[in-house]
Amino acid sequence: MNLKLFSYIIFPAIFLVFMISCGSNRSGNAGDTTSRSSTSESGETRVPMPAFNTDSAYHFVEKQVAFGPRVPNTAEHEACGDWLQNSLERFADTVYVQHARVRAWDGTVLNIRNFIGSFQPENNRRILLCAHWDTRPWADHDPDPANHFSPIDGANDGASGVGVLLEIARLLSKNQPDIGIDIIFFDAEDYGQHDQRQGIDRDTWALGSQHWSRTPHRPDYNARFGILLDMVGAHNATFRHEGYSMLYAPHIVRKVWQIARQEGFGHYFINDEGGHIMDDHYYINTIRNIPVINIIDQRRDTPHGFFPYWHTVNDKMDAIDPNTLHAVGTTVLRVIFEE
Ligand code: AHN
Ligand code: ZN
Repeated sequence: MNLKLFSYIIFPAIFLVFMISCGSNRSGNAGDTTSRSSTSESGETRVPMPAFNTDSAYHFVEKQVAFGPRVPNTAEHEACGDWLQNSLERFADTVYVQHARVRAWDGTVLNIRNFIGSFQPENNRRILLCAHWDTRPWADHDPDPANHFSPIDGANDGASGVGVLLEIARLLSKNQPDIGIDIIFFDAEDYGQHDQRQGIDRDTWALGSQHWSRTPHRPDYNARFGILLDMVGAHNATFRHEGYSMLYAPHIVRKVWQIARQEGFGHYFINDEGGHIMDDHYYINTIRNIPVINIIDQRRDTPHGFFPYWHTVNDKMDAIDPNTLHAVGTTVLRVIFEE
């Protein structure tokens, strides 16, 4: 072959084609089919949105439940926390582990850890995604009073939100939107006052997020908005407009519910008023002033307003429906890839 022709035309042409193909898929996306590209209001094409892998999310839920109840100050809690930290370290660009000792309503001092996985930590346009990873020490809503002091598996109440977010973290390790994401797993959300105890102190819940809100992993931390996932894996889940979300972040509620509806998940994401739930998002809204919504399963047909096995020993793997994880995961992914 003519050497000049090769070095001046053919080789540069091959090189150019190679560079273009790499640039269009900057992290190689192997294994996950990209289902579509989202388009912004101005018409420019964005980074392709990966498909939420529901089997993978389900596996992340199973894995947490297999440790046993994740009650602060127990070996199971410690082991699951180590696994969560390892998992985030595999997926995220930077991982922060926030250790604290907090006092529970009954005087117990809890050794807790909040885990923060950051993607594009240098980007100052950010979205916060969070869930609690601990489980309740007492099944105080169990129909059998003999279980009222037994810890729960928390497959739905705890593991479901973390499972969905770990799957999102796994996808972000391959392909990211042009915005920074922080995934936070809060500890000690579910150590709130036992139901048999007289008088209610609202601030006994969400101890990990109260701590983070007062002392975030970066002192100047801010985000455009946040989404909390709580109990996002049950059969027949219904996500209604939660009260504090509507008070502090109504625009985010509308955005998320509209995207869910467009994706065909209108039977889960109902345009209907829910109650005000004291949860991790309350403290981020009131202490840090970041608008955070709560995607939480609220029911009209149970006495407590949550899914039927809430705070019972039956909150185990059988309570999980992969279709619910799929609806929530796909919706949240689209929200972050469209921002
Ligand atoms: C109260 O019952 C006050 N808050 C419920 C928050 C929660 C518990 N989410 C999951 N478990
Ligand atoms: Zn709970």
